[in-house]
Amino acid sequence: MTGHSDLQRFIAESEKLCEPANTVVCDGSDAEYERLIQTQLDNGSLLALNQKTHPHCYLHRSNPNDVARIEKLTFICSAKQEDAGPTNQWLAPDEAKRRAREFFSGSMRGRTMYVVPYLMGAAGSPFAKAGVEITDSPYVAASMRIMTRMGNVARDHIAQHGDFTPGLHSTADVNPERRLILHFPDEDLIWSVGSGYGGNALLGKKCHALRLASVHARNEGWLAEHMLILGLESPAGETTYIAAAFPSACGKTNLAMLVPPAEYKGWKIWTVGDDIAWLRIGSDGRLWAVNPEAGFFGVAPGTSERTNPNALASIRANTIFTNVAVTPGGEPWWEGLTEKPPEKLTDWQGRAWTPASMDRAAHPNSRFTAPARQCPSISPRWQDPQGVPIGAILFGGRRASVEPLCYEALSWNHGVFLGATLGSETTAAAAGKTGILRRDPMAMLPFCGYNMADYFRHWVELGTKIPKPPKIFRVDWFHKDEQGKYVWPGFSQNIRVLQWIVEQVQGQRNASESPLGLVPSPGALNLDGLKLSKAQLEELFFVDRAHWRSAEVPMTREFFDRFGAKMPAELYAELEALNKRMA
Ligand code: GTP
Ligand code: SPV
Ligand code: MN
Repeated sequence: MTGHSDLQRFIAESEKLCEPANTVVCDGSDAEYERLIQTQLDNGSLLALNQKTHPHCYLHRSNPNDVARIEKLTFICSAKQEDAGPTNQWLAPDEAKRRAREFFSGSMRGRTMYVVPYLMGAAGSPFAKAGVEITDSPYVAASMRIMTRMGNVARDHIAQHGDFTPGLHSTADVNPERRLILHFPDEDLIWSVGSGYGGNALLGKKCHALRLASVHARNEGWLAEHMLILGLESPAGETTYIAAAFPSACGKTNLAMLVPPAEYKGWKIWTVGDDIAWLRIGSDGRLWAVNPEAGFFGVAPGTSERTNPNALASIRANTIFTNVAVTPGGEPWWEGLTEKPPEKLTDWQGRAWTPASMDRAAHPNSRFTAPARQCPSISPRWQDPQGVPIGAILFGGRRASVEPLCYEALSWNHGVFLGATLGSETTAAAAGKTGILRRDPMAMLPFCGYNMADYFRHWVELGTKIPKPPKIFRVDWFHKDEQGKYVWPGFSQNIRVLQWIVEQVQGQRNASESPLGLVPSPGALNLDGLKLSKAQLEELFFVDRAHWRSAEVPMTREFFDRFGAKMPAELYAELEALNKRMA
């Protein structure tokens, strides 16, 4: 949609369909944020946490049937099913609207309709894109104020530049039977009904900045990716920027905020983004990345002073927690925050909890919503309108075996292959069984707005257009031994792998050939001060050739075959080459 009159029409049509009691156009001011919070405190949908220890922090408990993204109710509604591809759910646009209209119809009766203009990208950045989310949820409006540049800044942008992506959202009756998350790439439109949770409801995030943006990106020659962005500064003061794609709940926020261990004196990680990257070829021939978001919607469980002190510092104030537990003193708590749980808690559903309780106190997908500017490691360039130049792209999954700790692609197309073949065990970030191995190409399986074979082709073609491409790597922090314990210490120790990667980018040839790609030469990975046995190190880099030939290669071929004739020949060629190297 373009300009003021389209916006007025979008508001009028939404009012007619949803029949709200009144309409509020959000300006993004502090006073308005306070009002949004107060409304929820008054109706009990937000609880104030301890305002001494956690000023301006609140807890939201979502409906227990609405605690994660719901992939089976998420659809790409392109005119042709082929354009959605075999990995997306598809509905014809008319049919999708017919079904959803019924759920939207009168859904805002007695409620306020909030019109939320927002920007993805910093104001003034040539890459910023505007959206307008219409929602009946003050939780969503308040969360959008944290996660995006919301209000007048976006309205001004629309007045100046015209285009915006409309999104209509209603929590309606939060009924899974009457829930749909719909994307209309041909008219650049989002409809989401029946859920108030995260990626289902904060439409700027996964719906706009990934699913619809990925379609724009293909048409315009850039990339919209599920990637963190960080800068690694060496003791010499040189900073190398890295973008990394890991599936949901597989370590992006943690890596983006890494605090170097004591042995890494003089090293520093700068956080640019923790979930989404928009990447473009710059005039200097390198790939440049911006973080389109303004906040973090991070996984709470596992976050602690030991694992991610920067996240803890970021969520001390002005944070909305969702589905965490609360201590008797009104402080938020989740599994992993402290070594021992407190003697008494209120769990994520508001029930009394003790360590003897069978259930977890916080939901496994409980989250915090916090402003990015509060992160101690936030990069001075995080809002740079041009972004930062990317030296390396990482693809990583959660696999207990098979994948080495780290290796480098032999070429751009081999790197695309490493992204396209990413496999990972499912997590609590999406509804459904966890721990199931599935293909999650580029960590974009749930977020690519078009046929993934065309997406792979776009990646291959982009490689021919980047004069100075980043190097591509695969990593896996999640090896488990026979007892089910993680072999690699992970978290802050992941900097050891980043150091090797940066050295590779800088042209040091500290790598040896393996059938999978380039692995660190003996001694190239800095392991000083780590308690890692020789056997453990060997396990981390062991390649079971017979298993690759008999299981991984055929599994990959089967996956590629699902895309039929659209699948780029370049990726089949990489698969054949891999098979040969495994001989
Ligand atoms: P989304 O926000 O869903 O996209 O997730 P994310 O990719 O940002 O994942 P996040 O960093 O929040 O980590 C998810 C879970 O993995 C948390 O419970 C972390 O504590 C855990 N985790 C992160 N990094 C590591 C690691 O290096 N090793 C191990 N063992 N666990 C990790
Ligand atoms: C993810 O699932 O990758 C998230 C959380 O970052 S959500 O916003 O719900 O998509
Ligand atoms: Mn994510």
